Amino acid sequence: MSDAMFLIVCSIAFFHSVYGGTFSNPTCAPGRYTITHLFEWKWTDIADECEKFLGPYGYCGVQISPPNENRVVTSPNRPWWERYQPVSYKLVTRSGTEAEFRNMVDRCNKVNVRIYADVVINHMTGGGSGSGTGGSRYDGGSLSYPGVPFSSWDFNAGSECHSGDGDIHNYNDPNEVRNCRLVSLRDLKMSKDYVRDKVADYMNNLINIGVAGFRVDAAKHMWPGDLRAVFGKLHNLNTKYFNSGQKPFIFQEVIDMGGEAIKAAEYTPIARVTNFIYGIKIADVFRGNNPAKYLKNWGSAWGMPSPFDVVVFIDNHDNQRGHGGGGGVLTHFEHRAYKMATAFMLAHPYGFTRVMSSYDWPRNIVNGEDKNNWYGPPHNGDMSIKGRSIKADLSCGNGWTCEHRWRQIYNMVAFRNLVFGTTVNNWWDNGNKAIAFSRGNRGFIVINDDTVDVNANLQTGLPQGTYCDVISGNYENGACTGNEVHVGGDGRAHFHISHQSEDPVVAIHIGAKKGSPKKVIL
Ligand code: LAG
Ligand code: CA
Repeated sequence: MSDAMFLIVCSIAFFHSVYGGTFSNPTCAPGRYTITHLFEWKWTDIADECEKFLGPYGYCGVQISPPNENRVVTSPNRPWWERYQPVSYKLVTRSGTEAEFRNMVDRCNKVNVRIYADVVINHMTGGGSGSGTGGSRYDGGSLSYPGVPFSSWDFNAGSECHSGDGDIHNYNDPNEVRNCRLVSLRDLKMSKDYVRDKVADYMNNLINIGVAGFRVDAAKHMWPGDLRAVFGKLHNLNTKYFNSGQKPFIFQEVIDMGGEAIKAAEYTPIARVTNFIYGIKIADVFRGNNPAKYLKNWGSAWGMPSPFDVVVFIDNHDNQRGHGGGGGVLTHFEHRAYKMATAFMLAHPYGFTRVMSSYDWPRNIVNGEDKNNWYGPPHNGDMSIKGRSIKADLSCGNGWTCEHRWRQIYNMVAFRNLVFGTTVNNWWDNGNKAIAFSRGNRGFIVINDDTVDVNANLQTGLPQGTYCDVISGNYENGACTGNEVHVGGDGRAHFHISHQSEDPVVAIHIGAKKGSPKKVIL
């Protein structure tokens, strides 16, 4: 073997050891490392958001709600979950038309913000018949979906599913979980070439329009081999926006909390998986039940998969309202702990990070269950989705929570961009619930989740200078709008963080150092 050949073989081997599956490599524009889930947003709002906010503030991309035609549910009235009942692969939904979808993808890509589509390919609707958001008919009783078309031949039935009533009950039986119906949703027979082709055609249509990858809904309910076969049919990304030969980034929704027969590890050789244990463990820490000092070895040592095999998040659209394995996680409703947890997530190198962006709804918790957890997005009288409004402090109105626009969060997205590639150094803790660490010599964070103040002189690892604390303010026109931190020639700085502060966190980085140009990407 020639030296050059040997080098190529080595770098391919290295690439595979770093990124588990062929589709595990995020397709962000250079310097960007975090996506946000703009749950139930309109395509026109997302296009505007890419240009005005996500591009300039350093986000990599957006996970969008499912873009394909779905069942129209009117009882309850237009719940968010109707979008998880596909009727066809036409691109017409409450979020907008196909033309609006195409316009969004183009405008976002032009400002270096990627679109990741949530694809619902395990199933079609539940029972009942009617019309979808694009006018296509469906009949879940006779298994007729002429908009694709799919007919009864294309669904798993008695020969594949042995649960009796056709629904999934036993999560210890992989066959039942994958071949029976998830909450009565008509289960596609992904072992069939015809079904694989229709699903791949849908995903390829999205790729050709310019999407950068996919969140695969209910991946645990499909056989890894079937997913591999479908993904094997996918085109490379559109060269209008991406380098030639680039594969889509795929993250599979596999809820593996450790107690069931199906393991996330069955899926990581194919593409990434969503790491659900992450948010549970983090909630435990930032509610003070497990002292933050233990985060010192956060990552695979906590029994979680390789950082290169996962997408991580504090909460998602399901578990923030008690769906999808749900409950127990921190959400925007617990804003103080939520901001702390998110700051930790974005400061720490483990995993590819996703920031949830929600809308508000009136919770009505009865016996631990939220009776209003079906509420759809803010809407107008005709049930069309209401646009988000933007306030002077950049936060949202009209019922949209927009966590991705909270200063304590968007500034940590920039922090993550600026420290990428460095390791955790200069770890400090107070022996209990206050911690600090640097990312190489580029960023430093202190988090006080304790019931006493932090009053300490700490080694930041950073070059001498005055830095803006990006939690209490911004670096604007050469000045800090919040607190300043003075790092001495020895790399040390003094931190005082009251345990009663609304934001008991201080974060500094080289992109917000006074006298240097402001940066949100390296
Ligand atoms: C998911 N991941 O695997 C989504 O993240 C989750 O939000 C989806 O369920 C689920 N898979 C199926 O795509 C959501 C709601 C369900 C809802 C379902 C279909 O969490 O509650 O079920 O979407 O709309 C609803 C009713 C059920 C009924 C079913 C069929 O809640 O009672 O059986 O519709 O009619
Ligand atoms: Ca299935």
